[in-house]
Amino acid sequence: MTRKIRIIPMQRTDNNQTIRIENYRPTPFEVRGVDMVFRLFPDRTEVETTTELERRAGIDAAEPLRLSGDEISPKRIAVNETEVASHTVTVDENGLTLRDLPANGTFRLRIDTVLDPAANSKLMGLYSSNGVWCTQCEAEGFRRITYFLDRPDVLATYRVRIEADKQSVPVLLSNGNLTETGDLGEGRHYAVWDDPFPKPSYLFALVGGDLDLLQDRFRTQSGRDVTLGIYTEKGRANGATYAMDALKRSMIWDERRFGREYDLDVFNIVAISDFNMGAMENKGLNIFNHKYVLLDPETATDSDYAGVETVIAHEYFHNWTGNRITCRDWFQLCLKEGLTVFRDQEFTADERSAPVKRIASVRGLKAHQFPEDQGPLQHPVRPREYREISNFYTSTVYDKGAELVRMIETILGKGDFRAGMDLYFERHDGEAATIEDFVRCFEEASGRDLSRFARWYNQAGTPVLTVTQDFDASAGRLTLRLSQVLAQGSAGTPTEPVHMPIRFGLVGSNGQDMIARVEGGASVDGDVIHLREAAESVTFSGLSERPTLSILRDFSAPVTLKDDLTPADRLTLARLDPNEFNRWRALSDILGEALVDATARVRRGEEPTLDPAVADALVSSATNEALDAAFRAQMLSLPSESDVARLIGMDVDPLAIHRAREAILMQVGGRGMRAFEALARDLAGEGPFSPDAASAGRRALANVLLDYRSAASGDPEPAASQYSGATNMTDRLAALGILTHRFPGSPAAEAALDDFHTRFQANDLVIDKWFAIQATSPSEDALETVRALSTHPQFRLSNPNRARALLGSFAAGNQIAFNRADGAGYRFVAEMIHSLDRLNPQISARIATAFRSWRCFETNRRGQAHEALEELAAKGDLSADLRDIVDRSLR
Ligand code: B3K
Ligand code: ZN
Repeated sequence: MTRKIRIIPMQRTDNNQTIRIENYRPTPFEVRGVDMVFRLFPDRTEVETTTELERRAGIDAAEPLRLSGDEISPKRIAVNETEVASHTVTVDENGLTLRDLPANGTFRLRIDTVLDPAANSKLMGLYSSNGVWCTQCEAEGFRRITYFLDRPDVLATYRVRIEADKQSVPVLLSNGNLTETGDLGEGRHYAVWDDPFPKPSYLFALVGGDLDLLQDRFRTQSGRDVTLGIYTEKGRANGATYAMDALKRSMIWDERRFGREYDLDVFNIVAISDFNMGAMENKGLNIFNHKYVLLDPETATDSDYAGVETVIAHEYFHNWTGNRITCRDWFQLCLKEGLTVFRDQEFTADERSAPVKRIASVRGLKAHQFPEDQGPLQHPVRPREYREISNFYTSTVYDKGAELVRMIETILGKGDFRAGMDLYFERHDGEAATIEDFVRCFEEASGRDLSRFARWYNQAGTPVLTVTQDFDASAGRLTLRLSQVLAQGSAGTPTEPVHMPIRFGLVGSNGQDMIARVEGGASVDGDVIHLREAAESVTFSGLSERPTLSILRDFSAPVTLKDDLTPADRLTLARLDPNEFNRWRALSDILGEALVDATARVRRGEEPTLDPAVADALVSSATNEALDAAFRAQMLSLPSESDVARLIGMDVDPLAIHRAREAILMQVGGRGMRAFEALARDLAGEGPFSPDAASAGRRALANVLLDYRSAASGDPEPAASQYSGATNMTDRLAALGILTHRFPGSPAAEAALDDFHTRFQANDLVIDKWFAIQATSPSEDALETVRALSTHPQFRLSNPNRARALLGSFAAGNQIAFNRADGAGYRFVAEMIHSLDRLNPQISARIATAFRSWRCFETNRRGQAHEALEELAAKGDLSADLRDIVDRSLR
């Protein structure tokens, strides 16, 4: 018999409260084990959760148990099999409080809930996607399934029994190992999963559905056999073969590089079409957005292949960095995310090309993290406070977090870094750790003091590193003066000097690093200068000629660099720096400056021009056979329009940037036309498609060349013929991009867009590309197209991939139409975000971050964006997620 439980309607409490790191306290109760039963029915899911709990020593017997709950209500609550008295329970909007619990010893708390997964449009907790039951619990989704101590420092073992209809739900999965299956009669069956590794609730997962399976095996280095499974929607399992290959390569790599072995009998991945992010590392049961699993050459680009490889590796690597060792609280999120991004970047560097991967990572960091760190959404890698944790899965936490791990490696050297990682795994396995725990392992393993380095975790903003040189030719002596400044930003965190590892080389005229003596000043370890103070200098002697300074090699610290290199120095480095990353950066810096200058000319009504020596440097990098094609493609890819906007910094006019960039593409294309055409012919090798890095590099180079050629000739024909003759998605999509972006509305562009839709209309992942390519067209009319597409029969606001393809691409990727001078782009996005917010607040909040750079634009656009944001802020019904982003964007 269910007794009446008091439900107290209350104002939202914790939802809109600021959570602060200094208020962290361990829970008064410990959880020992969790036993769950899920009964899946078409119209509801019944959940019974039994938790074994114990009051911690020293906790007062009067202290109640507070459990989190979100959009659920309890059907039954029992302690040690006895229903609780109603006066001992209080239920409110954010959870429940239980009083009069046993003072000593363990007790069993049973709570029953009933869920409606089909109605769960937030895609957090248990929901259904295309008829498949699946879960997403990070960060706070488990509380949407049952009342629980839903926080990462509460670790428990889980036993999960799932019951469902045998025919329509043949696949029943959860974390850990499968220990029992059986028949229940009446067409129903069950499965029991046991996860022996204590884990926090955010790593809980359950899947039920009718799915196809791709299966394989893996033997670990110590000889354990693991069954690998990738489950997909019916008929799509063939598309998972590359993902399976990437998984096995990841497993081998983690054994070799970090000595980390897999620990369960099975490792399952389920690919789902409705998913809020890329993927989720649930213990033994990763759940993926199917965009990061399904591939074939006809429908996936090379960057899709690379994306699958990265995400598969990333989630797998979390098994140690995140799952075996988790985070004490969500402030420590970078402990698992930054570290795991670092690990996946290293994996890609080893599997593909290290310099090309480093260039791509730094491009990504500058495109996403720098604007975040330099605007109103700024926060340190380890935030000190948050209102909605979902909004802190940011580029700062992930990508800058990875840079901090990389800096530890640069400071310590590879040997001591590995020793520190080994110590971390050994000491904290099975624990919920902090950044302090992590850093301490490296200090102990190396004997170095990292206290000044650790400031990086707590200080928001991008430091500016200034380097100037003084060369005394007669003494053969070079003095470098280095200084660091961190401006106070919106986060208001400290701005103290940090320990910055600066990798460098002194390049001689023969293209080799010169050997010099360190005379004194800042400490230098091999090729790394350790800058610890606000300003330091270092002197090198024994130099027979003036070297060309190659500083901040491999982007050894995430800073804005100001140096005193001349354009001639940069051209020298672009030609012969032995450090490939800096060779790229030298050219990229020249191009950045040229684009800023060309934009200023456009605004003054002048002709934008490029120094012919720079154009020649680009042409000769394209044709330099000594460099691999992927690297050449990077050398040739101009900074993006938003890169240029960031370099300009304020009073930005996106239309002027676009015109300047097109003019420069045209000039380089014109100068290199013959060489580019000849090279394009050489690159167009026939043969079966292969997604390997070398082949992908050749396609990337050929497609950059096509962009230059079409800019220079003004002729859509080469792109149109590449489009129609394409045998893979990389070439087809590159051609379609050029047609629709450079020749919008032309018969060639319209024909290609129609053909693309007809060909691929049944493939949702390709249709996302069709939406995205139109949403990013650099013309003001793109807004009308996007508005029309938002009523297209294939547009679904409730599907995150589709919403991101149209609205996310438009807001974050269309500098011109989103930032239209009349403000119509801002207003349209604000309206759409408001509608989306009712369905899925995580996605609406994420898309809203596109407003973060609004203060950089010229007065009129700035005013329009401000108005749109204020209007959104004035709505009374925003979710906590969206409210948080809008409020912070306005601060
Ligand atoms: N850990 C998840 C992200 C969860 C996001 C929750 N809003 C995927 C990843 O980083 O691997
Ligand atoms: Zn991650």
